[in-house]
Amino acid sequence: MFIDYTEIEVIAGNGGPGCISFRREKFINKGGPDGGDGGRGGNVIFVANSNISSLLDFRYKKKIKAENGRPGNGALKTGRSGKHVIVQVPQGTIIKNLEDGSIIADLNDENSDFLIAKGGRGGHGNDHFKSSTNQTPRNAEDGRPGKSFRVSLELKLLADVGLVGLPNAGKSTMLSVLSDARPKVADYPFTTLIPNLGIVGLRDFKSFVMADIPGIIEGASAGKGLGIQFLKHIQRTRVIIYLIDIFDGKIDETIELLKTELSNFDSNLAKRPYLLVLNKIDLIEESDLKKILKKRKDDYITFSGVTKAGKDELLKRIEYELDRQK
Ligand SMILES: Nc1nc2c(ncn2[C@@H]2O[C@H](COP(=O)(O)OP(=O)(O)OP(=O)(O)O)[C@@H](O)[C@H]2O)c(=O)[nH]1
Ligand SMILES: [Mg+2]
Repeated sequence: MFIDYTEIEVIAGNGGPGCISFRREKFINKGGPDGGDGGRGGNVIFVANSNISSLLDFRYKKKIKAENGRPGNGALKTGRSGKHVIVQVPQGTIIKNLEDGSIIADLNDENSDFLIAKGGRGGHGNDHFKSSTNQTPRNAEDGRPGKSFRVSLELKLLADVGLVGLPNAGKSTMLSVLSDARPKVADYPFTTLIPNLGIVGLRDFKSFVMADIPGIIEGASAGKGLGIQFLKHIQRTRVIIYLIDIFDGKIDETIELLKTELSNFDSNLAKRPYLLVLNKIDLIEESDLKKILKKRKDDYITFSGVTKAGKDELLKRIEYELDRQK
């Protein structure tokens, strides 16, 4: 489990000021007051959307402001209300007030919405202030300010895509190239000791969560190496990526070994959709790579964590697999 977290400021619209105005009609010298009320300020409303999977959108959206109400007008016309702002957040987002730490909303249900910050009421126009003793009030009210405060957004994430490979295959490097995560990368096996998760952004504000787990070796399911208890972190993933070093020498056997260890842990994992990726292609001659690919009956995506070759293709294929399962 991994928490995606961000802090933003929400600002509801201010109410518009009331209007000071007097009736002007033919043949009537001194008309009474007819200043209308100001419009209401817009609200800030959050809506849960299951098509959004992370808070990535909010990285550059730190302030959310609804429109102010417009001033009132003569002839008792109320000013136009400010437009509400509807903010789409991932389903499962918890919104907390940062001033007192209280939970404002827990948007668990699809399409549930919540009024987070209420717009200010419009001010009364001068018509409101006429009385038996004052037939020509020359005062009107200002609008009330909209509510504004800082909130935190918190989302518990499960991984959508799991990276599986032998130690040193380049899993952590791949995660760091594709996502905002910065896991430790080093030239020795078992660099990764606990799973890392990162959010990978796609086009159209889509994103998914990728899990990088420690390397798996033969017998891992029986406790060798780091064991595979951490596989529980990818038990609920929707796509598995088998990542193989291009210099592995026994590509097919390695895939088999990884699949066997996974299914020993949980037979459902072996049935999960997967992609095969050959990594570190920056280190191999084009002609040698072609020879290796030619020998394979399965479909391989080639990738380099150094030159980022194959990155677009890989993301496209992952997106396709994720969409297919929706
Ligand atoms: N040339 C080259 N080196 C790579 C590439 N990807 C990873 N490496 C190197 O391979 C070594 C292992 O990379 P990691 O990303 O730590 O591998 P890992 O699969 O996470 O390893 P463990 O966590 O130990 O299982 C590091 O020295 C990386 O710099 C690549 O595409 N090209
Ligand atoms: Mg690693």
